[in-house]
Amino acid sequence: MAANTLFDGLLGGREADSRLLLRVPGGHDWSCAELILRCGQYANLLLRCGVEPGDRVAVQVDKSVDAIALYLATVRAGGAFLPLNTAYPRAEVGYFLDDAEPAVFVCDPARAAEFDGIDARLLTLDADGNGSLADGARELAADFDNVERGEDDLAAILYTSGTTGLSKGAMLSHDNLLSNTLTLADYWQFDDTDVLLHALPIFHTHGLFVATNIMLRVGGQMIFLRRFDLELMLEQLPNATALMGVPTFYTRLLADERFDRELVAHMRLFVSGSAPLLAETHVQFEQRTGHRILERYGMTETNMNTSNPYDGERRAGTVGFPLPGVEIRICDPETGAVVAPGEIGMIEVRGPNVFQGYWRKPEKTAEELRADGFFVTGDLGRFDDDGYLHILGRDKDLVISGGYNIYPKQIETEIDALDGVVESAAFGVPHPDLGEAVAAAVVLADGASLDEGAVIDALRDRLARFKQPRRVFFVDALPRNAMGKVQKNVLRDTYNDACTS
Ligand code: MLC
Ligand code: AMP
Repeated sequence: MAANTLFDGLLGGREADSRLLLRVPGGHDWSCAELILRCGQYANLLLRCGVEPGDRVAVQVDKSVDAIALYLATVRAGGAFLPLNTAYPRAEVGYFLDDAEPAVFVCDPARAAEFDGIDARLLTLDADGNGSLADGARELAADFDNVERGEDDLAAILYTSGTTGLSKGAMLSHDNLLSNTLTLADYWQFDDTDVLLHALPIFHTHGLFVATNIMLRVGGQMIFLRRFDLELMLEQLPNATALMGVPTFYTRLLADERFDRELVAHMRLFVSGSAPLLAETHVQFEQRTGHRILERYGMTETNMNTSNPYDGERRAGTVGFPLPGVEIRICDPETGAVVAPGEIGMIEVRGPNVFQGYWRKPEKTAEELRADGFFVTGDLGRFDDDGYLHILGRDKDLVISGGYNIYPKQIETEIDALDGVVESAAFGVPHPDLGEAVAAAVVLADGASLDEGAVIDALRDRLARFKQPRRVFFVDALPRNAMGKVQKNVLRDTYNDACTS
């Protein structure tokens, strides 16, 4: 069989492995062999649809085991998997389809009509595995001779927003993904006795690559939940050994008194990432359960960069040490020169985990990937005397809400386009559940009569719900510094209580 770096590394030679891999509460449980069979059928279908090496397969579907089979099928068929958040309305998806020009687009059957007439071959898949993808694959052979793909070939494109407000496709190679999987599985000591409670979405790095790839690789089990549902979490935690989540998972669990020491006594590991975990959450979690959450730091472009130690001290408020094989340096954001030890600066990363560049955006790639291979993260941080990395802020205008990244520029562009609006500024404010939420300050033209509800309503079909401002404030003018730049920090301070009181 032809070599296919990522598939071989995750599931190679396991066609006869009858061990349980995915447990779906209330649904069908899947063995490893079953997953590979389904994946083979989907790979055969993708080839029939004309997918050629390097072609994009864009997917906007609910979380399901079939969606995982489709991811693996794309990789085996030589394509690049391109998952999209299910919250994106048609207008947002249109941008990704235009930019990525996928050969195939798979969406929910209930939304197929919205995509009539697109250039890609349209297939459907619902949360129960039904739709034209399954119909087309049912009669096809499950045997599949993998399309040959090497370490540097493209395996996935994940879109991540930029300061311009337009998303850029981060190109991830087979080895970007596999090398990080191997490193993390080892660093966090995962093996085939582990059972991971999987409640993250699978259209982002955290749920798809970190959580799923590790468990496929080690041959452990996943309890596969469609989403974070507190009751199901409390029901299933006793069956798991590990949990990976965004900070909101942990604050929601802690807010329920049934979440206690006894419920998680047998657990081995709790991992947090994608957004800052408050030191107080870390402390409260240890007091309640006796476990110290292991916080790590990553991004779409790089997968995981640093982690608190498995055996050593997991230090609250830090993201730990560079992972084996990953180099981190702290540089002056203006000059790019490495700063003195202990000083704050831009976090830059180099290693086999760092992506190949932005899809069809060589100038953006050149801005963020230095000639010596270091990627400029946009995060500000410093190493303490013991070598722990602290993230202290962002040099990019970014809001992280419940682990989702939101770039204010996109929201401002949409608000500015509304009749009666002169200009606007979107910014993050503290939110008790989501960490941060979006708020907006809007300057209206004389005589315009928009109110808060009207602005939010107008964004409904333009922006995913999680990007829509929770609060809109009307101001006479936006605060600006001497250079004319909008002072988001002033807005954040002024409206600090907008979502907490
Ligand atoms: C849902 N909503 C959100 C939201 N999620 N709003 C802002 N931010 C979010 N993250 C909206 C819903 O549309 C709904 O709107 C309302 O908030 C309440 O929804 P909910 O039912 O309470 O939300 P829920 O489905 O429980 O989702 C919350 C969540 C989820 C935090 C569990 O967002 C989640 O799983 N986040 C994980 C994101 C993630 O995987 N990030 C990793 C990125 S990778 P309304 O008006 O209809 O009520 C990455 C790299 C790395 O960053 O390092 O990992
Ligand atoms: P994304 O663009 O979705 O890949 O998000 C990556 C960004 O999330 C990083 O650049 C950081 O700003 C942030 N991030 C990820 N993990 C952490 C963490 N543990 N602490 C603070 N910020 C984090």
